[in-house]
Amino acid sequence: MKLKKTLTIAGSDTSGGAGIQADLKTFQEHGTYGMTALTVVVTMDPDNNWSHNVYSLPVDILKAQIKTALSTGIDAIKTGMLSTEEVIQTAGEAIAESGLDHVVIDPVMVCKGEDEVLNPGTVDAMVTYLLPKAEIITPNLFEAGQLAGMKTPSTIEQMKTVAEKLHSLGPRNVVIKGGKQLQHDKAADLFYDGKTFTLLEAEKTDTHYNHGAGCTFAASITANLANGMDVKEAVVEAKEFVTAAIAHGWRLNEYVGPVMHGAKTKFGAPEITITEV
Ligand code: PXL
Repeated sequence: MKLKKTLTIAGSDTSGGAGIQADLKTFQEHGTYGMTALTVVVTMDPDNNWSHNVYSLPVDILKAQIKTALSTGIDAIKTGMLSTEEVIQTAGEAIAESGLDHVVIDPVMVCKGEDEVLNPGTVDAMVTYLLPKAEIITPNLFEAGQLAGMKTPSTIEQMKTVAEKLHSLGPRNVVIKGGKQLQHDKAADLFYDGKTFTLLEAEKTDTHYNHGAGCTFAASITANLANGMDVKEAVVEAKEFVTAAIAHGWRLNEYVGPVMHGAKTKFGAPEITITEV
């Protein structure tokens, strides 16, 4: 049996819920063969309230990893945490050279609970090197506002305006994750393909145990594209996958609760409502 190959260019979340760990677990659940190119290693300090430390890998090591993976004939690629402008440029150029269509850009800017943008120049670098190559980008509300150069949206109407601006920057599709900040009674994400706005809604789960949800959502889309789904189908399945993962989020320790990446496979798909808005 020949598996589709998915590559993540992202950071290692030592705690296992987000980053390449989330991506690999999600790729596995979707029946694709996952590969990795590591950008950074993130550790958490148990003696200092689980505060994050980010250790960047040298760019030549990143380039060697990407070369290794791409030489095997990758079907879809995803980017996650990219620490510097140089790293973003490296990823963008490698993606361009690969000629791949299935490119999912998750423009990770901060980890949950951390409030500093990794490095301000990275926003401009993402706009220059990554957005034009993307089949889809998957920002949260904050990242969407930063990339668009607009205020962080907090309503569906504002998300539509920001999505239009983001689409004009080159990605063929945009999905903005509503998350907890959105003023809405459902857990809602907005998908825009340049023509139609589609709202994906699920019941909200009242939980703090959602670490890794964003990575898991983008990795699901990546695997679905590799497996031949069209973009909208890929996003809808990813919404089911991550909604189940959040509903079964669990407590790792007093600081963090990761999503359960395998929850949809184990417990089935939750109900998602799909509406043109
Ligand atoms: O959830 C964002 C994220 C992405 N990638 C890595 C992370 C985190 C947050 O902890 O550690 C590697």
